Amino acid sequence: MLDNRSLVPPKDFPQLQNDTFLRAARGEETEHVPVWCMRQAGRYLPEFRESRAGKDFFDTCRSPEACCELTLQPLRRFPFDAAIIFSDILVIPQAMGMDVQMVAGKGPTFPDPLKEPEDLQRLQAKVDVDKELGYVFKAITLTRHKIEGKVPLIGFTGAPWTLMSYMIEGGGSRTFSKAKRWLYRHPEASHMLLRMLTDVIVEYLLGQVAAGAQALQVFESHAGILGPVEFQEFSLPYLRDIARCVKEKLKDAGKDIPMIVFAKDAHYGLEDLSQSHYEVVGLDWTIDPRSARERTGGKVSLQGNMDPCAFYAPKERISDIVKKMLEGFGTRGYIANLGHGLYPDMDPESVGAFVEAVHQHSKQMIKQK
Ligand code: 1CP
Repeated sequence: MLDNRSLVPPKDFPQLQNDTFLRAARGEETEHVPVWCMRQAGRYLPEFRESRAGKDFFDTCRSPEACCELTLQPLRRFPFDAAIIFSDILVIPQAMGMDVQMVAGKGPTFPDPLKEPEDLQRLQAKVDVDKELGYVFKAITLTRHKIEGKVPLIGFTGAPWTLMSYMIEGGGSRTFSKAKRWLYRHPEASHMLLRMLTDVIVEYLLGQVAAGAQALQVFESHAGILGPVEFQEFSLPYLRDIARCVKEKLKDAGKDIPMIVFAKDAHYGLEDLSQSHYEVVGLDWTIDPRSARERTGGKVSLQGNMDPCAFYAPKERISDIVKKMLEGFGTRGYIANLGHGLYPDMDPESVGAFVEAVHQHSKQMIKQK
């Protein structure tokens, strides 16, 4: 357990110069709409591919210096308004004792996934996050120094259902039918696993804040594989618990850290997600901005949601798409982003065009208000 003392971050971090992202997350007025991209540190950047070449993915995750460098790379090219720490959601199953390897051409792979409820006994239920995930905290602290206060640093985690689905499936999948089988056949064991994950996630996020994270994003990337009924039972309660517990502890320590929930393809959950203690709801590209605003009733800020494939369009078209997106969301309580991560074959110049279009159009719209 972290005590309140360890929630006070080191005080000698450089002063934050651009807090646009944090203000937008809280629904405050800004001079422009802030923008960042999911997977902004990634293989679409030649310098990323060069840094990662020949190195094991999780070895890279365990090197604070490498994570810091990869986090900073996109900031050297583009005037993003936030950075996200380079790491992966699958460091949590590793911390709980599971073997996870990154297999070239296949993605993350668990050689020995959970098969039946008895397998839960193999997991470390109580994780000493400082011991098992201290390398992430070190990466965050180092990056907070090296970023020189240019923009805020976002910490993140996978949500319980998304992590559970990898732990049972053993990797990526089109149907996630092995993981969903548990929900229907072993609901009690499923809840036990989701609860275990929730407890570790809360401690992990608090550790990230103690290390210097200035905002937190929870990735429920596999929400869309659930139907509305299963989402209500196996995802939403845990998402809520995470925000509630983290906020309670941070409040005791006098800290106010905006939290973002990104539940991909969870259309049916939008109203509930906007009342789940998160300041920001992230949206995938299949939701219309105006209807998202209506359905969330001004209760939260919104983040998203350009189709990443719009980066394949010519630059002028990207600018038009951005303009329409800004008109749909409005400029207040809005953080521009993609509806999911960048793909490795995308042209960095398109990313530059996207960031520039968000800044330019939004400045104009705000001036004309
Ligand atoms: O060698 C490589 O570069 C492999 C590609 C890669 C990268 C760049 C993986 C493997 N992870 C990452 C970094 C990463 N992962 C970040 C870093 C910061 C940034 O965004 O710039 C983040 C936030 C993640 C989170 C993550 N990992 C998610 C949630 C977001 C999402 O995409 O929905 C998920 C689902 C993962 C699992 C994962 N890790 C890597 C891959 C290829 C996958 C997806 C596997 C699959 O489901 O098929």
